[in-house]
Amino acid sequence: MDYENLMKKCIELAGKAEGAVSPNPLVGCVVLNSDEKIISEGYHKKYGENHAERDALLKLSEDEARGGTLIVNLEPCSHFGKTPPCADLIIEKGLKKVVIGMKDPNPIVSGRGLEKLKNAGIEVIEGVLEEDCRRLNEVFIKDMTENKIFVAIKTATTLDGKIATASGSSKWITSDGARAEVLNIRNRYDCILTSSSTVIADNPTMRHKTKVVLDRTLKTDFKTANIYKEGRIFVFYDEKLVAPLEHAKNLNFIPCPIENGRLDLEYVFEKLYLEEGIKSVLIEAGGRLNGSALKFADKIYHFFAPKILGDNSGKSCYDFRQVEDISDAENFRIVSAKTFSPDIMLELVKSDSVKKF
Ligand code: AOF
Ligand code: ZN
Repeated sequence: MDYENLMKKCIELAGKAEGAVSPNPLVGCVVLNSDEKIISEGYHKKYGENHAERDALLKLSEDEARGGTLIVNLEPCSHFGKTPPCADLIIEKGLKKVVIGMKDPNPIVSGRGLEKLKNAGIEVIEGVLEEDCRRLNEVFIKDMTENKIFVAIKTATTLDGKIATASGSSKWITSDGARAEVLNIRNRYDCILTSSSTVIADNPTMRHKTKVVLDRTLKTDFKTANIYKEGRIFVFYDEKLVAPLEHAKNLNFIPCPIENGRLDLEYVFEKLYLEEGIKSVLIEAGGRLNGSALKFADKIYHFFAPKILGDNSGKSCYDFRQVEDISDAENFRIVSAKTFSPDIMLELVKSDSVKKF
């Protein structure tokens, strides 16, 4: 049986709920009957709602799945959460085989779901397309195993790594297709984060339900800048200053300690994760913020436009003290390259970003 193809289908189904299940994982499920024909599909659609397995199994009549196989990208759960354990339902429905992509990194489940299934005499096949399944839930894995926010950077540059000309003109480096993909990427993250310099230079709207602006000196215009017009917004500023008393209800001002003359990014990330329950952040800013965020970055989306600006006066996408030796360079691994003609996008990860747990 081609479980890899069926697992691909699970990943595809799971992906339909991008942006709707956080802090839960993305999970998709396919059910085969005893003749190995697909009889049902399902996925976890929304935080708090049915898990993927329940979604797929409840579409079937009482005995339809008996003797069949269930394929799912994440180990079925064993705990009573918002819904009863998926492992129990699988046993009750009489499946004889379960194929999974990866173990659940959630310590209250991890391994226990599989144990339940095996104890009930169900054959379990593990690790099908494991790398892809881990990549799909990289935010959830980091949340569960490291208790930290997942940090991604998105940047768009010319072939020579410039985000703007020397005079600062930066809009529309990439094409419409690339910009449409940025909307898909944003949807995967709990919030987007930018800097006061970007707000002032480009006045972007950055459509998203949660936005974070780093504005150390409170220099952006909180009444007129496009970014503040919609969404829930967190503005981090130097704790020694006084935030404006009157401001729109969607703005939350958070005093922040300073490190080396800049807002302390580690503090910003911890605050968002621990106090606001934000599990992932997409940074869309200029070279200075990208430069300081690089050491926290789990992932980079780098769009290249086939343009060259030349000389040394254009703005670099990572503005930080240059490393002396190539062996000290920040090192990433390319996991995919996609074309958004005429541009391309590389997706890169820190080499250890989905390490074993
Ligand atoms: C599955 N299938 O589709 C999902 C699973 O808050 P709850 O009750 O929804 O439980 C969330 C936990 O359940 C989550 O942390 C993860 O361990 C597991 N998610 N498991 O078998 C699913 N979404
Ligand atoms: Zn479950």
